Amino acid sequence: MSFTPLHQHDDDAEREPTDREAFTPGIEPQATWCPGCGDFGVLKALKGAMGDLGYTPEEVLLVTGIGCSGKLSSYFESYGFHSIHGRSLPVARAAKLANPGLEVVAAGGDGDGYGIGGNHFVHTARENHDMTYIVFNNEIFGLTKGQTSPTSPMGHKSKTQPHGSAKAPIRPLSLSLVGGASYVARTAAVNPNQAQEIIKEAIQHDGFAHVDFLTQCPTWNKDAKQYVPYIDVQQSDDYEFDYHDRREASEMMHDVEDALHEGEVLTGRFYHDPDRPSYQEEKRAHGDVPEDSLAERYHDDDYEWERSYDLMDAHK
Ligand SMILES: Cc1ncc(C[n+]2csc(CCOP(=O)(O)OP(=O)(O)O)c2C)c(N)n1
Ligand code: SF4
Repeated sequence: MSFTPLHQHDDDAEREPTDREAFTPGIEPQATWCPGCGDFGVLKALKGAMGDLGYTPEEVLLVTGIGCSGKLSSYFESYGFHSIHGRSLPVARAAKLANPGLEVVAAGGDGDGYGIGGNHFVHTARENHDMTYIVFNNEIFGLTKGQTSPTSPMGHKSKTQPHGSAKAPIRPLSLSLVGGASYVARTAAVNPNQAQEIIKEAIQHDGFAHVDFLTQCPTWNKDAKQYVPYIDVQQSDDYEFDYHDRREASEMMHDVEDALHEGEVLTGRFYHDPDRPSYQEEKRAHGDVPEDSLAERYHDDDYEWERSYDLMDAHK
């Protein structure tokens, strides 16, 4: 029986842009996010980026966690997996290993990615898995009605912290860099052109590309910093630094993360290491990752499956 995978994407091929509307599902459900929600900005930027890069829906897998942000995989036409809270990255990693030809994007909220899934975030960065990770950072738990999240600022009042949060917010950019991510950026739903360009860069990057995406939640987080004007560091003479230099990037991120709650929102690409091999490249170099996908092997009647006990025998 022959099997032709639909999804092999040749990254090196010259491609024409595809129709971004192909990423809009033809059937219900339509997006049920609140009017004015920043999540619409992520959806738009992702569709635009995929279209500009010449992808088609069957070449892409979008894995989400739980939360308002997690609904993204229902509103985006591609292979999709709406996983459990904080677990989009392990699912995405497994899928990429099983089918290296897929373009894999994982997404989730700040509670999902920096709270419950924080462990997976650090280790996926450390291992430099080849995928894009978009975190919808609205500084709040949106779907469960506005509790304090890991990115809520000190003093933020909510139902869970009625007298104001006494916890310092997490520093997602710095955490990602220290963890080992090879591409780190921040963008914002209020900056649609930059958002689309950042997502394109992240998708094109071979390795773990982390995008902290500031998304406003007008329903539960009325005083979020995302409403103040952003500054694009790549377009500002005041913020010159070498984003290929880890130390300079680290200092820049430190300032950016301090500034966020002082009323200055700095966005842009903060770190890019194009030379560090991804986990997939390292595995291939060790002969560990078959070139063909799991699906192809499954449909190949002549494929010799290696069982774990065969491997154990081999090591006796
Ligand atoms: C293990 C687990 N704990 C708690 C929940 C309840 N829960 C569902 S969504 C959510 C908050 C999501 O917040 P965030 O990740 O910031 O995403 P947002 O809704 O803001 O996009 C929580 C706590 C859950 N579904 N699973
Ligand atoms: S509750 Fe907030 S994050 Fe959720 S859809 Fe509404 S505006 Fe968006």
